[in-house]
Amino acid sequence: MLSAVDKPPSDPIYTDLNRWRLKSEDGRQVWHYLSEEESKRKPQTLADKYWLGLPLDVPTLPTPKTPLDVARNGLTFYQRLQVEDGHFAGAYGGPHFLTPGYVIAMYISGEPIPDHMRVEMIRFLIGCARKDDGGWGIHIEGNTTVFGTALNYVTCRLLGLDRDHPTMIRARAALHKYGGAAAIPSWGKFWLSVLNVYEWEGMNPVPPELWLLPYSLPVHPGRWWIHTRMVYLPMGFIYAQRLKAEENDLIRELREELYTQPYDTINWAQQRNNIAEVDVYYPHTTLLNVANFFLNIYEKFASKRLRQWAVDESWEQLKMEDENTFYGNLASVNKVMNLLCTFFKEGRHSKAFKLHVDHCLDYLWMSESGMYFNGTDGSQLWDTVWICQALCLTDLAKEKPYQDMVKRAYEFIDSQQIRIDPQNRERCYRDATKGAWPFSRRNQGYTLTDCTAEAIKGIYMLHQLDYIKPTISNDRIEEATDVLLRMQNSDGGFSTYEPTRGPKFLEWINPAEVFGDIMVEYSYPECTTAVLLGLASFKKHNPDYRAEEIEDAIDKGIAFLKRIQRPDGGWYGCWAICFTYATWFGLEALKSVGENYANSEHARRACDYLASKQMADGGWGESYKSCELQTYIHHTSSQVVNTAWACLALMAGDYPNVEVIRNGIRLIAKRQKPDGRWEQEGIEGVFNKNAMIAYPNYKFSFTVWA
Ligand code: LAN
Repeated sequence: MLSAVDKPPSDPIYTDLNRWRLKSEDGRQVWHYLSEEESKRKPQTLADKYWLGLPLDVPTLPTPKTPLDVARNGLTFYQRLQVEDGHFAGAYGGPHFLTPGYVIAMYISGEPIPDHMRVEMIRFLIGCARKDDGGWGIHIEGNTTVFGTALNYVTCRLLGLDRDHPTMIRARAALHKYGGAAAIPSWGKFWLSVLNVYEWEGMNPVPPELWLLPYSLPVHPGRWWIHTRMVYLPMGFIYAQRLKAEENDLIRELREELYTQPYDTINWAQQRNNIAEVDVYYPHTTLLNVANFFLNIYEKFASKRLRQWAVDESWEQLKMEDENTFYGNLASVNKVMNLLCTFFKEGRHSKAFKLHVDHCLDYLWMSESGMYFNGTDGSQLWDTVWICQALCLTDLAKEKPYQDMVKRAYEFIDSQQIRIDPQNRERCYRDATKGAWPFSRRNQGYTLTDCTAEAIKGIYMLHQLDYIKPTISNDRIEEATDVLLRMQNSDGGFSTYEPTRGPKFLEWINPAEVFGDIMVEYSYPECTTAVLLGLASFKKHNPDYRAEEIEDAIDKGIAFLKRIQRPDGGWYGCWAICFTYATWFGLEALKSVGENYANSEHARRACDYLASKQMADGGWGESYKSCELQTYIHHTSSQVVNTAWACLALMAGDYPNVEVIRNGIRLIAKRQKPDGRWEQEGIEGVFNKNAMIAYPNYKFSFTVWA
């Protein structure tokens, strides 16, 4: 193993950044490390260089005189980041529990991680260990947790870092300070158990038998939020069989390093509910504790035949998920868990396992600070649709220099509509997807309400441009509209991937400790607004197609949004940070039905709320703590992305005190660099209340739009 890595991150042991290339084909984005020769033959694109943090040889732009000049300069810079298949690529990191899943799964299956990737993951992990105490949080900006520290400690060791490396020494101290790995939350208990450095007995049961229950029961996994369903599926498959890695020297060493007492003396049953205080976001409820009590008894007496049946059913479900996503899978967590199940069931040399290994590359992102596992296989469609809307609404799409970019982006959107339904759709509890747009790329295959709606909106805007040949037919947009109309919840709102299927009380058995609101789909203000605007724009162009139903859906949606507006005027954002984001959506929805500051109490409250959060420098800045605490918390400094959302929101609401908006725009202009770019500031996105995720393209799309 590499001993030279116990040197600082700048050490030449790491790869040559000049040799990395991002290849993107039909939405699939993969970083390649070229040989020196190949590298000479194929120069890096500006997009490669940008994401690798390398110097760009780009001109200083004329000093902007108007806000539109600022937008133009921003676009002139951003334009260069469009990749070969027409989309806008980008990093999608942030959570600290994804790379460990990949590394642990590869280690257990004996599948080597190529050296150029392995050392770059080491660079990344060393670089983001916390400066204060040497641990890792649940995400890159969070304080140290046992979840982050134990998993990333193990990851570094599996990647080849020595136990006496300074980073390991500090991390171990931080880990032990919080009680050692015995106090890791349940998802961590899973990863450590399958690696054989924790005992299965120390984990509350994950019974796959749930899949055998009748669907009519509310606890059936088919009714859960799709991500929770798809994570507990492989977890149950592995747990039920207590599968684990073979013991070896490294595993024995880890057992020594991770705990505050000798491994053999740990009372495992007592660790099931031992979760470090710094980790807990959503504590176990009494109902969950009672359920676990009975499940633990069940584990002792479980019938072998029933268990086998449940394991077989899980495998069937797993395979359908793999095949319906062409082995790309829903997202980062089930990607690597399914890989591991496939290893245990079919072995390292099976075709399916090889496909899994290959598609992990879609998630691996290379950056100046090293390599890490993204939250999804990218945000291709989402980011491309946003910049298209910004281009159209600013009329910059009409200007010659941007036309080629717009054309290519349109072709990309065209190519990424999902044109088929999942196979064995009902058998695997999936809804129809034909006509929908996904978040990343077509072959991932999952409908998203807001991605579909934003795509519809964007496409109609693009169709207004005389140089765009409208290759997306009306029939196809009608299909997308059909998808949306099927997805409204009974409360009038819209959720993410599916309409809500299960009761809210399922949240009482949310076992994950570190996430809030994960058990079922909820109606979200962002998704609801997106769909309403998508439907409204559809109706404008197709006034006769399902007109009444659309109007009805819009009425119900608006009523929902008004109902969930907070008394102080804001909306809580579930998918980005935080109130500035969702309140922008809220005000856009009101605007679409003619409500603004002058004529609507809702719009007035929302505008006054946002205006009251403006900072002294004219900008807005929201801390990720807003999401955790569900109340507005100022960032230490203003942020261009929050500022852009707040300005867009106030403009949508026709806020009369224009000076407030002007000051925000001035701040965005002031932060722009002479070459047109904006620098990266704080993390932008969130999921499940407690996990932050990066949307680095937002600093371009929303600033330009504002
Ligand atoms: C995403 C990314 C995109 C995001 C938007 C489209 C922006 C949003 O408007 C709807 C929700 C959605 C699709 C979303 C849901 C949860 C995701 C998939 C993520 C935040 C990216 C990563 C996250 C996923 C759950 C990470 C894996 C972790 C688990 C808890 C399973």
